[in-house]
Amino acid sequence: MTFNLSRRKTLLALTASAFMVTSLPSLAADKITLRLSASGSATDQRSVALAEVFGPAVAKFADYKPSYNATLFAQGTELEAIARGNLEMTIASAQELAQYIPEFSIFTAGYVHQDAAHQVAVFNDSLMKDFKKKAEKKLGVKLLSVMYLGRRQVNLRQTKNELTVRTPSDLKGVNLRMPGTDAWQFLGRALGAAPTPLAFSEVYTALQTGAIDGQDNPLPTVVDKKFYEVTKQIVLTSHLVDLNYIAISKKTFDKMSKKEQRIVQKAADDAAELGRQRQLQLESELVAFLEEQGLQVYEPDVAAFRKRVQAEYGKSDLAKTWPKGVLKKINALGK
Ligand code: KDO
Repeated sequence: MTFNLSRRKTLLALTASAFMVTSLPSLAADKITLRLSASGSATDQRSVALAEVFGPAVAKFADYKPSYNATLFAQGTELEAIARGNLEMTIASAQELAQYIPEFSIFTAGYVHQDAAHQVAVFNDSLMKDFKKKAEKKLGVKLLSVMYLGRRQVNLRQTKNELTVRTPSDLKGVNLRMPGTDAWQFLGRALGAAPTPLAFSEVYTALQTGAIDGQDNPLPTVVDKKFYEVTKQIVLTSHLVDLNYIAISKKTFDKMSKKEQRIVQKAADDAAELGRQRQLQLESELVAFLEEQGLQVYEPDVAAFRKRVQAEYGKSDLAKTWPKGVLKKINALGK
């Protein structure tokens, strides 16, 4: 049988493309897909560090596919998505974990973690073993590393003339947005405010329209999300040295070879370290930036806040779920 040239070309092209169609996906299929769902932005330092460090480090055997601004899964639903096998990775908060494993609320309590180094010491200490095991057993979620979000500060729409915050009683009746889980709402009440649950993605508009009086987040987040455009003051309560865990589906992790697992672990630790250093750097610079934007930034009576917050936690139901002796161990790892 003879073909004319153009027919032969077409056939060759078809065979070539058929080969590509069958061969390329199988190559790609050999790679593990690691979709990460985050509620933070792509410019958040945790996102940046993961994209710069984690993705490239695992690229030989895994496709790291992050999605930001809660576009893949809504804030607070990511752990369940991993548990159901619908997602591979997230940046989880202790508050979200506490919904399923109540004792995680110890890491959500105000004035417990002292700084970024303390968070790392706690995460790597043997006291975390049971917490990590429970997350694996109950949710199929492996906590790889701890990321530093920063010291949460109270950020309000009112000027200092309209509302000066010195002690928790000054926050009475203040409609303070907190993320939407019980542990977060408890923290808002412990600060003396009237907390309102709201998803992170809705905070800017709610501040702009006055649906809320304020929100709390670390300074790098206030800047990254441009909350300073719609607020007037920041009260440096530093009420929570906040963290997130780099979390991965245990099922996905278990499918990897031991070598790949080691690479994933190191990549997570390295990304967390880079993110931490950058976030700390930003925190040290941003008071000046925010003042330039016209915000009033000042310290309240932090001792009064600490006293009230610790007292509220001390007598709370949350504290009843904390394993015996763990708070003491956490404190001993601090300064
Ligand atoms: C927020 O919703 O205020 C919060 O800061 C809570 C954190 O635990 C974390 O989820 C964070 O949002 C997101 O990562 C976005 O920065």
